[in-house]
Amino acid sequence: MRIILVEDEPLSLRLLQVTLTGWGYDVVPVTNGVDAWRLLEQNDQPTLALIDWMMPGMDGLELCRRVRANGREPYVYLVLLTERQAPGDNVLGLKSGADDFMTKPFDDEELRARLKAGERIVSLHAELVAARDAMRTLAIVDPLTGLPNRSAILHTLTKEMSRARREVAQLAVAMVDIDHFKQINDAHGHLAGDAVLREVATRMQGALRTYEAAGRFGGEEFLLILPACDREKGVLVAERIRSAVAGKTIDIAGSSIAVTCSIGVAAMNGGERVAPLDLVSAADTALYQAKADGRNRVATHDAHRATVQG
Ligand code: GH3
Ligand code: MG
Ligand code: MG
Ligand code: MG
Repeated sequence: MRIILVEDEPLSLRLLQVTLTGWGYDVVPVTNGVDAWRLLEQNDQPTLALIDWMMPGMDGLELCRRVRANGREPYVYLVLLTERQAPGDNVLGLKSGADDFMTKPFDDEELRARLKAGERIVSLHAELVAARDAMRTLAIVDPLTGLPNRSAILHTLTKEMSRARREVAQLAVAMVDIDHFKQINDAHGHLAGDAVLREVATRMQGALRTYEAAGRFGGEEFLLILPACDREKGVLVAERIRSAVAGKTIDIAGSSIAVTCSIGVAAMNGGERVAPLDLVSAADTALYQAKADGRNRVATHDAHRATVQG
């Protein structure tokens, strides 16, 4: 484990470095607070620090304060070393953000035990952060396709629509639904069906530009967000997606599966006030139209008229 050792006194620094190295630590020796702060600010910082209180320039207290104010992850466990023993010093040290302190001269074994306690805190914190990040990912990513899930893509839609309104820009959405997907499941099994969903997601993403987004809206339905597209441009993008999906068969476990999809497109005009779900619902209506007209095609819809192409 890496530990940053901050001590302005060369002999103490050397002695402590030898001791810590003997205990198996990978020691990063630093002789002043400013250099230590520069190091601790970085991303791959050590997560354990042994810091002398009394140093010229930035002292140990100030260093602790800065590390805490910075609040970055992973958590850095700070142990202050002090020769001072005035009443209230300990309180001051802890208040500045130190997790623990040792008064010089100290017992080596006690220091070792306290550093071990620090390591436990650091690894507990790392586990918590990893668990929290995993939960965050689960909350927004569809585990099967890796695309944003329904709530994440609707969140993006809400943001993009308010931006389009603000900037008086165009925005189109497309609802994509795989044709006769139930038959694919029935003929090849659910695992093959899952693989088809993954491949369709990959093909769609490959056909979209970086500022366009696709999410899994539900079962075999995907929502696309197409900024800077009016209805006509939205249809062109949807057509590109449709042919990317239908262009060649999907080969799974020895079977060549022909997959097509139907797509409904709707758009808002710049500055227009439309609720996100109303736009989705218009795209849905267009999708039903595309299905009714024979599938494997793109249709559009707005409040006043519906047109079909394909
Ligand atoms: P249509 O052309 O009218 O859209 O017909 P369809 O068969 O695609 O539509 P339907 O709504 O009847 O069936 C959708 C099927 O999608 C039913 C459901 O079992 C399947 N499905 C939904 N989610 C998943 C999934 O995650 N994996 C697999 N393998 N199948 C799924
Ligand atoms: Mg000192
Ligand atoms: Mg469906
Ligand atoms: Mg379907």
